[in-house]
Amino acid sequence: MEGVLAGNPRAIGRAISALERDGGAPDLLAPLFAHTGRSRTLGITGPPGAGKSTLVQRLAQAYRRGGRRVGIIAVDPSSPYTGGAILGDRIRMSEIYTDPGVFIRSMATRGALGGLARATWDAADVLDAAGYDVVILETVGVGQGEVDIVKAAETVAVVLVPGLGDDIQAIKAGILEIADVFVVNKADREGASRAETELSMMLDLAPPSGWRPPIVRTVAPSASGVPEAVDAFARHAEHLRSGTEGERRAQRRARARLLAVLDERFRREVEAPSRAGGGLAAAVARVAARQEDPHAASARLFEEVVRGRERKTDS
Ligand SMILES: Nc1nc2c(ncn2[C@@H]2O[C@H](COP(=O)(O)OP(=O)(O)OP(=O)(O)O)[C@@H](O)[C@H]2O)c(=O)[nH]1
Ligand SMILES: [Mg+2]
Repeated sequence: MEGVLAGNPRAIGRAISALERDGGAPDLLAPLFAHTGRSRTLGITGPPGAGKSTLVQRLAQAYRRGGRRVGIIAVDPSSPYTGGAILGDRIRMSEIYTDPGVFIRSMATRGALGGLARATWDAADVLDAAGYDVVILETVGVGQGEVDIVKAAETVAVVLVPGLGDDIQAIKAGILEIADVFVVNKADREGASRAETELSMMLDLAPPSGWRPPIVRTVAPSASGVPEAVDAFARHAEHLRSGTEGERRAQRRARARLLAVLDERFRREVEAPSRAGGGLAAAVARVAARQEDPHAASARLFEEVVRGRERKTDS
């Protein structure tokens, strides 16, 4: 824990590996939690290949020039156990990879997606406690789980590319609704201004609120538009501070995190093979054989877990 607080990259890496395991590392996180709440979290999502990682690299460089330390967590659901995509990200981000003021980590999916969200937010806490001023989370916006992960960030940037009509996938996954800032990346390609117009028209239809997501055009490889993006994020942070929205988000984030931890905890309890009734495996067998319906089986498992707990506290 001292290593993490001192910002030692090896200690941070070890801590994140520990909490990536099923069930996490509650004892490790507990003493760090008092040191969190200082960093700013930025969620970056969008369709596959939109240029998120390139943009993250440029954003990191921009924050570094401002003297800020940057933690990057890339959630990589497509390569669960291999290092392929992780390595790809590392090569692409090579410029910032040697900078001690930048910490980059890929999270691999292990087990349930709920566990991944829990692990990602825990990792963000570790980086926060380690003194990183800006923590950037990158996920591909293709599934609800991935979207939920970035949704917990203070500011969410949705990265799109010209040819919005092709991004139906993104729209379906509900990522447009979570944007605090829109980034139209690959603005060097044809159709960037049309994409911006389409987005703007879509925003005109949305119910008015205190914040209209700005649209920023970028060309990530050359960092064109990146200062404008940084500026838009800063304005959003200011917006969060100025009213009740920041507090509302903090509550939403806390709720999502608590529920993720509870989910994981309960699942682990249920999966324990030592349960009196044989636990999950036995229930699965009964349901598969149609000896018990899934609702009744769940209710029984729930009872077993709760009673098992009570017995433990009694003795
Ligand atoms: N022309 C052009 N190419 C870009 C731009 N930004 C990124 N690219 C290229 O697009 C490809 C994908 O970039 P990434 O940054 O890996 O995209 P990503 O969204 O992180 O991709 P995934 O994480 O795999 O979903 C790379 O070949 C980049 O060089 C841009 O603004 N213009
Ligand atoms: Mg990427």
